[in-house]
Amino acid sequence: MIPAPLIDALRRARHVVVFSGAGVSAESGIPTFRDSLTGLWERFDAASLATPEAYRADPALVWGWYEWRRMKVLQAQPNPAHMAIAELARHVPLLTLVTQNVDDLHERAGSTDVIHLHGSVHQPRCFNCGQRPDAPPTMPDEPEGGRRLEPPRCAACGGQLRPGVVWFGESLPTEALSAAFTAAESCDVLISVGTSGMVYPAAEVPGLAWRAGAVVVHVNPQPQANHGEREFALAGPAGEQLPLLIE
Ligand code: BV8
Ligand code: ZN
Repeated sequence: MIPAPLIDALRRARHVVVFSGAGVSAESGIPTFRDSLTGLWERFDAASLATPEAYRADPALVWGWYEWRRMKVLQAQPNPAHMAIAELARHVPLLTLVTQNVDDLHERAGSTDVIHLHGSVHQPRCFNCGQRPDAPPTMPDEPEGGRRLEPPRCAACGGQLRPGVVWFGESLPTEALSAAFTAAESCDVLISVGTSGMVYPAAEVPGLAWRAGAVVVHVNPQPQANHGEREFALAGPAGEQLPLLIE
C-alpha cells in the first residue's frame, strides 16, 4: 500500500532521483554485499576482498572473484525493479539514476545515463598504467565454487588488469559523485532502493536530498527511515514495491 502523500509527491515531482544498491539486483540472483561469500571466497568478507591490498596480495584470488561475479551478471536478467525504474523515467519530467552497483542490469532494463558511483565489472583496466584493453572481454566460464585466475596482461605495458570498480580506500570518480550530489540537492523526490546505507560517501546521497527538502522513500525488506516527516518506508522486495509506484 503506497501512502497517498507519496503518490501525490511523485505525481507533482519535476525531478526524481533513484539511488540504488545491491538489493535492487538481489531478485536477479546477484548476491548482495551483506550476503556471505561462497566457494573459494567463503572465508573472506566482501569488504576485505574489494580492496587494492587484497589484489596486491593475491591478484589471482581477486581477479577470479570478479570474473565469477561478471559471469553472474552476464547470466542474470533485469528484474521487475530494474524495469519499473526504467518505466518511471518515462512518467516524470526528469529522472536521475544513481547506482552503487557494478552490474549493468539498469542499462539492460532500458535506463540511460546511469551514474555509477563504484564503477563497473565490465570496464577492467591495467593496474599499472590504467589503460583499458581494446579487445572485447572474454565470456567467463567459471566453476560455481570459483577458482584463482591470473589477471590478463596489459597490451601497452605488460601490467596486470584489475576490475574497473572503486575499491574500499579508493576515491570515487569525482564527476559521478558531484553529479549524484547535485541531483540529490535539487530533486523533489528521492527513492532509495536496496541499500544498507553503510558505504560512504555514496550513503550521503539520501540525507542530502532530505535536508534539501525532498520527499525520501526507502524501498527495502528492512527499511531504515530515520528523519520522520517527508520520509516514507516501503517494506518489501524492490521487485514487488517499485512496480506499485508507477501504477
Ligand atoms: C573513500 C565496488 C575516500 C567494489 C564498493 C578506512 C579507510 C578508507 C576508507 C574508509 C575507512 N573507513 C571507512 C571508510 C570509507 C569506506 C566505507 O564507507 N567503509 C564502510 C564499510 C564503513 N568507503 C570507501 O573506502 C570509499 N572510498 O572513502 O574514498 C578515501 C580515499 C582514500 C583513503 C581514505 C578515504 C569507497 C567505497 C566503495 C567501495 N566499493 N563496490 C565491488 O563491488 O566489489 S561498495 C559495495 O558495498 C557495493 O558497491 C555497495 O555500494 C556496498 C554495499 O552496499 P549496498 O549496495 O547497500 O549493499 P548491501 O549488501 O550492504 O545491502 C543490500 C541491501 O539490500 C540491504 O539493506 C538489504 O536489506 C536490501 N535488500 C536485499 N534484498 C532486497 C533488498 N532491497 C530491496 N529488494 C530486495 N529484494
Ligand atoms: Zn598497462
